[in-house]
Order: sequence, then C-alpha cells, then structure tokens
Amino acid sequence: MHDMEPLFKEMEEALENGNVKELKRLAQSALDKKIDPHDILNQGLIGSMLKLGTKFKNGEVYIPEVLMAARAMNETVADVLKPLLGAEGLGFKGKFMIGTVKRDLHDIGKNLVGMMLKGAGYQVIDLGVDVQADVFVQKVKEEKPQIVGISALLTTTLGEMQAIIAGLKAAGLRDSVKVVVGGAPVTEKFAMEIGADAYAADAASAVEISNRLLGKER
Ligand code: B1M
Repeated sequence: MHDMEPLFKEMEEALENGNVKELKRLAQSALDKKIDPHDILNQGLIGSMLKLGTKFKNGEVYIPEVLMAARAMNETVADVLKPLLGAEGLGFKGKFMIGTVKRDLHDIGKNLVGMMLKGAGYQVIDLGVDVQADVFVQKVKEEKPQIVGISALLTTTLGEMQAIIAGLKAAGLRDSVKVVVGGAPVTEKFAMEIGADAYAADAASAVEISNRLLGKER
C-alpha cells in the first residue's frame, strides 16, 4: 500500500495553479509508483477538479483559474493516463452532447461544463454555439447520447430550449435521452416548466446531476 495522500495533495495544487507540466510529472510519478491509473484519475484529478468547482461556486477562484485547471487536467488525462485506462478510459460513463442554443454565442460556461464532464469520464460531443433546434435533434438521432446538455446565456434565447425539447418529442426521441439545461438566466423552475430532466447551476453540478441521472456513483 502506498500513502497516496501527499501526492494527490500535490496534484491538487498543480491543478489549481493550471501547471500542466507539473501535473503531468506528478501523474507520471504516481504511475511509476504503481498507483492504479483509475485512482489517479478519480482522486488525483477529478476529485481535485470538483474541489476547484466548489471554490468557483463560492467565489474563491475565478474563471481563468478554472479554465487553466481544466486544460491542465484534460492534457494530463490525454497524454499520461488515457493510454493506460484502455477502453473504459474516457467516455466510460456515457455520451454527453452539449451545445449553446440558436442566436446565442456565449460558450465559456458551456466549455467549462464540457471539460468537467470529460474529466469525469464522459465522452463529450460539442455542437458549438448558435445551434438550431433541428440540428440538436438530428445529432441526437445520429449520435444517440445518453444525455443532451443545452446552454443559454440570454433571456431572449431561452425559448430555444423549449423548441429543442419539442423537436425531440416530435421526432420520437424524447424518451431516449436525458435533457439537462443550464446557463445564467436558467432556473430550476424554468427547467421543470419546459420538461427538461434537470437543471444544473454550474459545471460541478452538471457532473453530479449527470451521474445521478445515469445512476453512476461519482
Ligand atoms: Co454577453 N451577455 N452578450 N457576451 N455576457 C451576458 C450573458 C449578460 C448577462 C451581460 C449583462 O448584460 N449583464 C447579458 C444577457 C442579459 C440577458 O439576456 N439576461 C449579455 C448580453 C446582453 C450580450 C449581447 C447581446 C451584448 C450585445 O451585443 N449587446 C451579446 C450577445 C451575443 C450573442 O450571443 N448573440 C453578448 C456578447 C458577449 C461576448 C461575445 C462579448 C462574450 C461571450 C464570449 C464567449 O462566450 N465566447 C460575453 C460575455 C463574456 C458575457 C458575460 C460578461 C460573461 C458570461 C460568461 O462567460 N460567464 C455575461 C455576464 C455575466 O454572466 N455576468 C454576459 C462565465 C461562465 C463560466 O459562466 O456562462 O454562466 P456561465 O456558465 C456557468 C453556469 O451558467 C453553468 O455552468 C457554467 C460554469 O459554472 N452553465 C451550465 C452554463 N451552461 C450550462 C449548461 C449546462 C449546465 C450548466 O448543462 C448543459
């Protein structure tokens, strides 16, 4: 048995500082010590990212730090851990499709949500910004994700979320996919009114809620 605590603490620090080089070095050194790559992913990286997500929620860190941490995590997973995680590595939790609604160009929050989900083991299909309702529907048909996540930042584009859900219903796809909505003007009440499965207030909650919807532990 190794005492992994100090090493994971160091990883947490490197992640918080967005220090890609140091994070990769620590992940490699954990592998060299024969620590299971799944433990490095779950405890060293995802655990630290969730802690950072909570700090962000509480206003203790800001967007640039979160974006840099997310990048450091993604690069470490891709370059150091992914080759060892094998088939059940990235994407083992399921497929999550995400996009920002039509006429809306805001993507910082959406990207953050996508990165956190990737880090948490989801395969993320990003449709980008300004995505028409029928494109969401067509892509759900083609890619068959378990969850579709819709982001909107403008009060004027919120209605598009409803159009997407209506489109999914009309295409007979609504029961095949969970719908999660989020973005600054979105509320739990609104999400329930338009018939979404869930509302996520931030990136960390999006991961927790997706896990819950699919019955995954963490
Ligand atoms: Co715009 N903008 N913007 N903007 N912009 C807001 C949203 C606004 C609140 C600013 C304001 O007036 N106070 C306002 C909207 C008002 C309203 O409708 N209620 C506004 C406006 C009006 C506009 C324009 C119309 C301005 C103009 O041209 N007159 C214009 C519209 C362009 C368009 O989309 N068609 C516009 C343009 C822009 C920029 C291009 C300059 C830029 C976007 C750059 C980009 O995204 N690449 C921009 C920005 C940066 C902002 C603010 C300042 C910051 C948004 C942001 O990135 N936040 C914003 C003011 C604000 O929010 N305080 C504002 C950081 C991000 C991490 O948070 O996006 O909330 P957020 O994402 C969070 C959660 O919401 C959640 O998780 C994320 C992480 O915690 N979340 C999800 C988001 N999506 C989710 C999906 C999920 C789950 C959770 O599941 C799928």
